[in-house]
Amino acid sequence: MKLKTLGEFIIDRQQDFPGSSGDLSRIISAIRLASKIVSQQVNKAGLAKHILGGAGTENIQGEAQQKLDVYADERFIEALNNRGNVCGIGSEENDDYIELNKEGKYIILMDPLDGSSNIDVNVSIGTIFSVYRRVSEVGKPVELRDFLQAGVKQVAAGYVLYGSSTMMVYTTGNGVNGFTYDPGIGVFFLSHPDMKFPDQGKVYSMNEGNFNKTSEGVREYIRYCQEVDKETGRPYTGRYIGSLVADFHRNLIKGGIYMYPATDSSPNGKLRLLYECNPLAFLTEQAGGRASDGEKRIMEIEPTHLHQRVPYFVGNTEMVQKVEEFIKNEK
Ligand code: P6P
Repeated sequence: MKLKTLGEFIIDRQQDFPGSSGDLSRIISAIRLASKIVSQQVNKAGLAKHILGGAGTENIQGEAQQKLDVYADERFIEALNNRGNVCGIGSEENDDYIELNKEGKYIILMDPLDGSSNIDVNVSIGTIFSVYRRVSEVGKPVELRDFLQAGVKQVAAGYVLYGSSTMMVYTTGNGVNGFTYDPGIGVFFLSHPDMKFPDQGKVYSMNEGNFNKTSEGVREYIRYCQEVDKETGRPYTGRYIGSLVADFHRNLIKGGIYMYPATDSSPNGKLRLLYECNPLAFLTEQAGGRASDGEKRIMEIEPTHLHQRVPYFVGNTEMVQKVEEFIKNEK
C-alpha cells in the first residue's frame, strides 16, 4: 500500500482552502517541523539531564515550568514566526500573547507541552494547537480580540502526542486525520485516515481523587459508570493517565469520555478554554463526538480572557449527553 506523507496530504488538501494561498498549509508544516524537534528532545528527556526537571520559573497558572515546556514553547514560536503569516501566538507558557508579523493573517493558541508533570516519569505528553483568522486589521499589531474568539471560528486545530510513537492528529474542518512519525527518516505518514469516535464508548477518564470535591450530578454519573448492567455494557472501564492528550487520543480511538469538572479547588475546572478545550472540541465534533462544559457546547462559549478555565466533558456524544443529564437533574 502506498503510504502518504503529511507533506503530500497537505498539498492534496490545499484545494480545501481556495484563495488561502497556502497559508494554512504553511502553518501546519511549521507545526510539523517543531513537533519533530520537540519529539527528539522528549524521547531523550530521560538521558538529557539538561532538560529534565524544573526550569526554575512559573507560568501564569503558578505551575512550575519544566525545562521541556519552555523548550517546546520556544521551538513552536520560532517555527511559526519563520512562516511569516502568523501575527500572534497565545500560549500557556506566556502570561500575555506574543506579537509576531503584523502582516500575518492568522493567530495561534497553543499548549506547547501539556501534561508536563509526566515528563520525569516517562508518561506520554502532548502539544495542543488552535488556528484562527485574525479579526483585527492586517498590517496593524495583533490585538487581544484576535485571541478571544469563540471556538466555532477555528480554521484548524490538532495535537501532537509524544507517546510510544509520536503522532500528529489535526483537522481543518474536513474530518480528522492522524499521522505517525518515523524518526528514522523524519517523516510523518498518514496512519489514521478520517478518524471517528466509535459508536459506543465504554471508558471514563476523570481524576477520581476529585470525587468528593465535585458536584452531585458528576458523582451520580461516576456511580452510573460503575454500576453492573450487562445490557449497557457497564461497569465501564476507568482509565486516567493524567495527560489530557493521551487520554483524549485513547478515547478517540477506543471510545470514551474525559471529564475535568468544576471542583472545590478549581471552581471553573482546570483546563483552559482557548488552547486545550476548544482545539480538542473542534477535533471531537469533526469526529462525531461532543464537547461541553456540562451544559452548553464548548465551542460556543465567548472567551473573556486568554487563560480562562472551563469545566470540560468531551468524547462520545451519548456519554457526554448522559453526564449533562445527571448534572441537569442533580438533586
Ligand atoms: P490533575 C496536565 O496538567 C493537565 O492539564 C491535563 O493534561 C491532565 O488531564 C490534567 O491536567 C491532570 O490534572 O488535577 O488530575 O492532576
